[in-house]
Amino acid sequence: MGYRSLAVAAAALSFALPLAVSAVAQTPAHRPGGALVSPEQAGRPYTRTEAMVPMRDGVKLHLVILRPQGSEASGEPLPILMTRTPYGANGSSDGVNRSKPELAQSGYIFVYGDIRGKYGSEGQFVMNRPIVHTIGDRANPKLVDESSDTYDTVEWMLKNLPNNNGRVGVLGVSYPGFLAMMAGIDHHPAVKSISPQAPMTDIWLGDDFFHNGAFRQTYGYDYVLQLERAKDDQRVSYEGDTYDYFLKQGNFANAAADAKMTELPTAKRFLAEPEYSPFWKAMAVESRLGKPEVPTLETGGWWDQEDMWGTQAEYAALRPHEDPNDPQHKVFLALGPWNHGGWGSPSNKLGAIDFGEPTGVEYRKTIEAPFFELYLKDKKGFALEDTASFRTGSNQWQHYAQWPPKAGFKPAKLYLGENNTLGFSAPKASYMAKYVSDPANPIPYRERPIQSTYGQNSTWRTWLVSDQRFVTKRPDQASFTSPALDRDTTVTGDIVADIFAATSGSDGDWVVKLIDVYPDDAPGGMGGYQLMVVDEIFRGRYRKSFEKPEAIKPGAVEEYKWSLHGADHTFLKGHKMMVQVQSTWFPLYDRNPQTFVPNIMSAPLSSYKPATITVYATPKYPSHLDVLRPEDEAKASNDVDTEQSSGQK
Ligand code: PG9
Repeated sequence: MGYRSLAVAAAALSFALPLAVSAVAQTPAHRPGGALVSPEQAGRPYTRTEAMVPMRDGVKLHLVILRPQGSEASGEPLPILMTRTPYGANGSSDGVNRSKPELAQSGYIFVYGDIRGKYGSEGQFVMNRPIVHTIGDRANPKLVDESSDTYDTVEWMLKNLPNNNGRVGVLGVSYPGFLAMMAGIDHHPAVKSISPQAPMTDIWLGDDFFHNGAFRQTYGYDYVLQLERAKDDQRVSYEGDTYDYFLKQGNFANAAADAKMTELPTAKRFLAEPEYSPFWKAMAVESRLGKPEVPTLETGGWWDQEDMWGTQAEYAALRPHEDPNDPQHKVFLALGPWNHGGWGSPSNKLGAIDFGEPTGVEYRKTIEAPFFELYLKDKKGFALEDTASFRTGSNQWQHYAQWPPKAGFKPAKLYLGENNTLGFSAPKASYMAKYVSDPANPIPYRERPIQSTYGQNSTWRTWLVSDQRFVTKRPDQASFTSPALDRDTTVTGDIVADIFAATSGSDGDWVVKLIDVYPDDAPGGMGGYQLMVVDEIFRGRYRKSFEKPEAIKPGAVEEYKWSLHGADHTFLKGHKMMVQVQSTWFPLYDRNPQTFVPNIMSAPLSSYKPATITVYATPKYPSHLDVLRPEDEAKASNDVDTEQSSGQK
């Protein structure tokens, strides 16, 4: 049984436009003169027009323009708020009153643009098109990238959209988040603020396609088929369990051949360059960032299943270069209890987890809308000093002068301990936990059946908050658990795994998760729930260099250190903290054969072998997580540098 593809509903909305500036669509929704947009949308009425806008190399890009009804006649000067997208400007522009009610009510000229090669735009699509021009030098008309396309679009809009106030804001989520960041690199002087939200920033290190070298097989497969087969989206759907499908294929080369995708540009690179090659590095954005060129609001979720890395990486790259006294060159950060783009949801919940308030609505009202209102309309009300973080567990917003926070926090180590215990004291005895990892029976990353990424009834969007008990009961992992906490215990900041381990194989993957174990009598049906707070994978062959993979010496103890991403979480009194280590996370991540081969994508099936894994918790090899703790909590607790309390399995 193979995959089949579906054209998404948005694709049905696409149509070819005449190649003329200010062309208007022919469908009832796009009548000449600017038809009223979707009458079902309550709120301020907007009218809609379209345009084909010439770039410096002659390629024309398609725009959808929404403006408050009557604003042209009244002469009301309005800022422009733009989103550029590979997903279809027509579909994306549907619903400004629903998705941005405060901004829509206030009044903006909303613009949605198809990027090169997608939907209504001419030219060639290039996945996460690298920056090619030299910053500050726009002389060469042949050098085009998303930054130059944004620049040319802004230039055109200032001249062609009546009543604009000369200021442009750019925002977007995910791929459009990456495009929002591009608007802030060698920016047009009229770009006055940007908000990259869950931006893809480095798709090899930590965003969509690889994490620390481990290949995100199902995501790479589905997304490349979706974007690179046609001008419009071709969503992938599979009726069976993708776990079975990818296990049967053996390796990604076989799966790619089965899907006839081996000649698609990004799939070709997956197959030929699985290491951190110049191709992947050229796409990475953070190395291009220095001083924030314009006020920048980075937004991201604690449980982003796609682009967890981007928000935190862009903030970290920009923040050291800002001038704290210059609000025109400032980066802000908002982190909340969201999945990918989850701040657009009106819900109190993500999966089974209830945060007690609609955090996305609060973010939009108190942070996002005031941010644009300040920088595009000079309206007061934006009060963020630097970072807003929704602390999960205790469910409260925190404001910090920087991320990770400094004042009031101190570094601490959460140690794996004897008899699978966990605590803030270094191990005094030697303890090793062992398990056998078998590529023939890999651990599913979410409960089976596992639907294709965006297939029907897919649980993809909430898998990072799913209950981990189905993993904890397996023998091919090691879990280290604290006693039930006698007080609330908060961990904050960038959580880093520092694990000492050995394998009987010559390659291997390491997955570390920090888990909040709810007490059996937790209310709301949450008794015993195991919630991942942070988690991440590391592919062992890259422990010395991401560019040059190296075999692991069987049996040798090696140190593996990598970020599990930011968290701001309180383990409530009565809960337990758990650290779980495992070596497979399938089929999201392709299987590591556990025998070193030059290229895992085409690993011979005979190279996939069980391996015995040893995780060390000894004074010499003290595996631990690096965290920050609030100073007052750390002081009040007696859990540091004391004997481990009684072991819990
Ligand atoms: N996560 C998607 C993506 C962004 C960039 C590259 C590849 C995938 C997205 O949601 O747009």
